[in-house]
Amino acid sequence: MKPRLIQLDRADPGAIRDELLRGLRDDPAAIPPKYFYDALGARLFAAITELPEYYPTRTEAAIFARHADAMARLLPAFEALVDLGAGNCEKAARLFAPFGVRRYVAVDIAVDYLGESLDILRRQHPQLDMLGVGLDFSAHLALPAEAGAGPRLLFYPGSSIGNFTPAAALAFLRRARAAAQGGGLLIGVDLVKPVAVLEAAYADPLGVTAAFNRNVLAHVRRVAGADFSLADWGHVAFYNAGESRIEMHLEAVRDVAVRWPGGERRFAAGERIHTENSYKWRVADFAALLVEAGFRDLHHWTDDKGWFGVFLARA
Ligand code: AVJ
Repeated sequence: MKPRLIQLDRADPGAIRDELLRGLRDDPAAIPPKYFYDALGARLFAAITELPEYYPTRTEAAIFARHADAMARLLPAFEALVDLGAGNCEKAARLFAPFGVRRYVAVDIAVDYLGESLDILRRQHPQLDMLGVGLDFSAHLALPAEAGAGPRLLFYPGSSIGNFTPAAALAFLRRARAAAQGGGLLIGVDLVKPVAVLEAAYADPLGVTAAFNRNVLAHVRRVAGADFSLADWGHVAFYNAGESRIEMHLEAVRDVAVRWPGGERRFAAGERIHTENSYKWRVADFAALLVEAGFRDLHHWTDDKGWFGVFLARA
């Protein structure tokens, strides 16, 4: 039997083009980070997670490997594990056994790739009840009735929450609390650490993150028809301590004109397009944010260096 798949909101091409062109006309220009993840971008991100400088993925994995059993003892009762941004479902799959998961709901923007991931998962976990949901959960978190009426454990690993400003993160957590239906949240959050460590993770000497950043322009070229030339743009990544975030930008290496159907924008050499914020939290501040969002019974685990945090909270 094939896992069930439900696509809830497939964004229409016109809306995508409008959002992108609005961002390109903005001052400063910006491209939302969700556009990093076309087919090549997803592979480049996977390569980033293998870089020695990119500590978050392996640090988080080590925290789960070490503390999954302790987490399992503290979990609120839940009927479904809901994986937000499931991708290849690999991180959640490692929790199926320790957490005794019986129903798995994998959520990602598009179900296409999710279907392949679930087909593979099905062979390894034949008795698991699974559902794939295509949903842009950054905008809203209304899961379909098929996800079940009982309490849910929402799983949001990888510090994906770092793309949200603190205000947007609070709004997201409030929606997550409602969607948990009395269950809980298990979330991975990247923490404040020495600037040199942070900056190396986003400006690796191999240039994989630079390629990942520049590739967003190829994606925008395809979906919005803007005639970006990738060689015109340089990768810029730095830690903004005042905002507690890594910022990524693309910087024009010369004066460039970008044209699209019905418009254009000129960028002077040195002008930037803001492509990503990756917020870094302090444990106490993130715990306070969870409480403000209505969560309680907080627990958290970190690695020995305190570089990454995993938080568990009751909805
Ligand atoms: C997927 C948002 C967690 O912010 O570290 C990695 C994305 N950007 N390198 C992060 C990313 C550049 C990543 N998140």
